Amino acid sequence: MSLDKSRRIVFTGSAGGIGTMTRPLLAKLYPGLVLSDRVEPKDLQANETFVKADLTRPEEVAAVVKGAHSVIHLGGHSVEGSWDQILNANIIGCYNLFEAARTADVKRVIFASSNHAVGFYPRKRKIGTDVTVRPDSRYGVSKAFGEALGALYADKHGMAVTCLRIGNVGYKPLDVRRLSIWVSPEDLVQLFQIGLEHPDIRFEIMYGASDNAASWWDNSRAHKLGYRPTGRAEDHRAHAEAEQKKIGPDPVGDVFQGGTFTSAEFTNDVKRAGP
Ligand code: 15L
Repeated sequence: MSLDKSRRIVFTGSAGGIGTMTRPLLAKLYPGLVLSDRVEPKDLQANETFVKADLTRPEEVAAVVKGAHSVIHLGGHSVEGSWDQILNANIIGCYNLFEAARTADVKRVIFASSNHAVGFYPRKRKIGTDVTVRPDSRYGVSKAFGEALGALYADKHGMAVTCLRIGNVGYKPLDVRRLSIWVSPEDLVQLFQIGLEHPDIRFEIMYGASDNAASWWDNSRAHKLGYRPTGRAEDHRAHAEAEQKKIGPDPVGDVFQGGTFTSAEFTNDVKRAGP
């Protein structure tokens, strides 16, 4: 049965970078969209509904999720942080979200995972979504946790969960690494739509990437579910290469998919890192 688009769809983290780029596109598709975050988006429109919620407060999460059909969960800490920050926003916050969703009988959750859940795979290896996670940071570990939590709620409670290992969302790839992992806001919204509407979803992991010739990822499952990306990183290669020239070499980060997330705090021998 297809989704009644006026049903309540809660969008956590909607005031953040990805939220800001995708909100207007989602609003056109889903009139029942309810934006949520710790702070109100600066450019909130008169026709948009916003409910403030802090993910670390279960009662606030329960209040925003109540009556929702689906949740797009982008909320949390979006880069590497201290253990305290990651624990609160991405581990406890993610648990609070899934538990509130279960209690409210939410049917579908889209979880914003990240390429950093598998950041220690080398760039020279193409990976699918069935590989063992190799997080490159505490942040990456929290994304692997979110994927595992999603699998638990799918298997144990029948929630339809889609985890998107998002690359880098933007209007163009920012550097040479991003030529492999870039995703346009339009293509990401297409993946949200699949997660919200495809009848076969039980538990899925897909890569949040556009049609990138230099991709390190096999995203065939997304394609099977109807994903037809329109963004092509190669169209922006000159820009990405020019930007790359401004960045110095990174002997660790240049080897692995996760880039600077792998080299930060790195104390290993590069030959011993990754699978
Ligand atoms: C991410 O997961 C981050 O949220 C984003 O800020 C970028 O750093 C991106 O990964 C990336 O790998 O470029």
